[in-house]
Amino acid sequence: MTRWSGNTSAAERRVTERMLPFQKPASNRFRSTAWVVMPAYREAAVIGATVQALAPYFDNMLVVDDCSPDETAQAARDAGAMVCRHPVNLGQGASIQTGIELALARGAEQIVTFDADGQHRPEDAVRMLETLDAQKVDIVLGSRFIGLAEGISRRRRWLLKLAVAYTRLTTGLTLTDTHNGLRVMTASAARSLRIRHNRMAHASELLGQIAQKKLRYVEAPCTIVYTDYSRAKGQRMSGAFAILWDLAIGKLYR
Ligand SMILES: Nc1nc2c(ncn2[C@@H]2O[C@H](COP(=O)(O)OP(=O)(O)OP(=O)(O)O)[C@@H](O)[C@H]2O)c(=O)[nH]1
Ligand SMILES: [Mg+2]
Repeated sequence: MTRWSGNTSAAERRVTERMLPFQKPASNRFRSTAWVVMPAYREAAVIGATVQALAPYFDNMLVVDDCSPDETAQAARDAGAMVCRHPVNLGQGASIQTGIELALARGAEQIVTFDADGQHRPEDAVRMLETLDAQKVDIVLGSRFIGLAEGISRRRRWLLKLAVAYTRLTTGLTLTDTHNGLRVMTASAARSLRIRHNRMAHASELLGQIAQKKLRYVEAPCTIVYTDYSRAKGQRMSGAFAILWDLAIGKLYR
């Protein structure tokens, strides 16, 4: 049964109720061609479950462990993922870039970026791959605001809406969710992107490149589940200012 958060609007509930019966994908013809890239830092408690949930749908799961001090790498390997480890902590953006380059070198035809912390649903990734193919676009961006943000706090929602406004202002892209870790792209789109922001600002940077390179994109509904675990380690307000600072410095030195 779906549990709605207090902050979920009636419109969002209606969209999601329509979407729920279709959540289970019939098949996954992208099983061996798509690579799932998961940036991970200190996710030993949940990475095993995240990988196991993906395993029925994907052959190629690549965890980029960013020099976690815990057992993230071992837990991912035990669950059946390939693991690449940075010798020092470089941040989520750098880890995604590493993962994409590795996957492309191994012949990936599509790339899925997927958070390691268990907040995404593998079924959404499969449906987004279908959308990528059916709509002949370069990239499909997951949106929790046309999908479902289960258990999201008021503060997090506000912060994300601010990010949407910032992206509209700086890139002209009209999106509903700009900091969602779930994305699906073709190999050629992945090859054309270069993430240089090493920390959380990479999401804004990526959208800037989509606009600049005129890549074809669509948003697709997805579910993000906020648990006590994710709320305890998720981004803080200070993260928003760090992102703006990173982007400002990046613009100065480009
Ligand atoms: N490689 C790497 N991954 C990171 C780092 N920091 C966070 N991550 C991963 O990036 C993903 C998203 O991180 P979160 O902190 O949950 O950020 P978020 O999902 O945007 O924020 P919430 O909505 O609050 O959950 C998770 O899989 C983390 O393990 C890092 O320094 N390096
Ligand atoms: Mg998260």
